[in-house]
Amino acid sequence: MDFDLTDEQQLIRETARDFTDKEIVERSRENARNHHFDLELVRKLAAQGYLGAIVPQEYGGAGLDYVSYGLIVEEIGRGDSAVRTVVSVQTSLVCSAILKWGTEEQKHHYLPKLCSGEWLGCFGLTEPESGSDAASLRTRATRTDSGWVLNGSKMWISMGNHAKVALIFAQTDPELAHRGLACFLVDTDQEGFQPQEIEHKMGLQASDTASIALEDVHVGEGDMLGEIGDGFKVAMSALDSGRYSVAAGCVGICAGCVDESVRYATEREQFGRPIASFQLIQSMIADMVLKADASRLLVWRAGFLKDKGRPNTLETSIAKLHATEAAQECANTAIQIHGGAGYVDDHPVERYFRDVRVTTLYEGTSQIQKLIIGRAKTGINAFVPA
Ligand code: COS
Repeated sequence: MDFDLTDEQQLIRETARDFTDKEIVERSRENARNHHFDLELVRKLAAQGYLGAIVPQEYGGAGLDYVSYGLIVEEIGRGDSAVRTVVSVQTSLVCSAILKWGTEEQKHHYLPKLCSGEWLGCFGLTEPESGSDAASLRTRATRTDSGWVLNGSKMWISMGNHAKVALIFAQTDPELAHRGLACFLVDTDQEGFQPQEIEHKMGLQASDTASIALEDVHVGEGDMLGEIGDGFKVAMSALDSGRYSVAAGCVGICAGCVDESVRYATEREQFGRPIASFQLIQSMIADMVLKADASRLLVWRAGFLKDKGRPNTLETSIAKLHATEAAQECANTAIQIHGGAGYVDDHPVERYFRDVRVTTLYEGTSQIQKLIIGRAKTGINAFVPA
């Protein structure tokens, strides 16, 4: 693996850095304070090509490689995890699933609208009773003369209130367990699709999160990704991309914690000198640098494997596990360096601390990532006790 970024990748990174500083950082505190899902910013993300970076140009995307996508997501994650969530969900969970599993007709129908930001998409896998055990989901798909009808409920769905198209995972035959699942492309503009905003979150205040009731939601015969029974694989392969994106965003949080802490520690004086001159402060900064670099290299390795078309589920889980845990530790340490100033939202570290907490929970908890890694190394499945 070549650690030198190409000229194009360096330019992509610098452009994403500039965009983040000029467009995202400026708005992040007010959007969080006002719990504002910023659709104007979503349009700007789309105009930059950030809603479909990995989608080939023939379907309206930017046609970039995964390493470049990771660089963009890192920068946006440094700016604001709520904005990064829009990029991750739209690009990784929705577009990548359609790209991998969709027919040519589906790809030409959905991807240009998603990449241009005309439509937002959401990913309806999790349910009130089904989280880590994704295969146990209870939403039922029943055949009709013209297609399918869906009944059930979904939980913790990012962009569920704003999406025009929803990937809804549903069970067609409970006796088949995960082999009965199917992934439906649902038009959200129908009465039975009832999203409701989830309020009082710890962080990601500027992100849209919904619970969704599905009451006799109609889906046409052809509105399915893959075949009946492919649903679980559609979900897992989309999560291979989604977990990568979360990990890259967390590298951005680590990097932001380093930048903010260095800035604060070199300006803030105590005992007659900048606190950066104290060894205990430098120790904390060195710990954060180490976590940022290690996380970034793990993300790059996963991206490199994706770009080569090689298996990468294990390496993606390793990157996700390490980067999300590292970002939590960095956010905590960065507040320690800021002292009382880090306890209010004058500095981004306060928001990093609240926003990062969800990253070891969603798209597979740290415990799920450890079990994936453990199974790959031992050959023994520890998910379900024998
Ligand atoms: N890509 C494509 N297919 C995959 C895959 C992947 N990354 N991972 C697994 N599969 C396939 C397997 O090949 C297997 O196929 P067969 O039925 O043909 O044998 C099938 O899916 C079942 O896989 P597996 O045995 O790994 O499933 P388990 O039930 O043992 O474990 C876990 C699944 C726990 C790993 C899974 O349920 C999981 O990731 N849970 C967390 C869910 C999650 O992240 N939710 C957060 C959503 S927020 S958007």
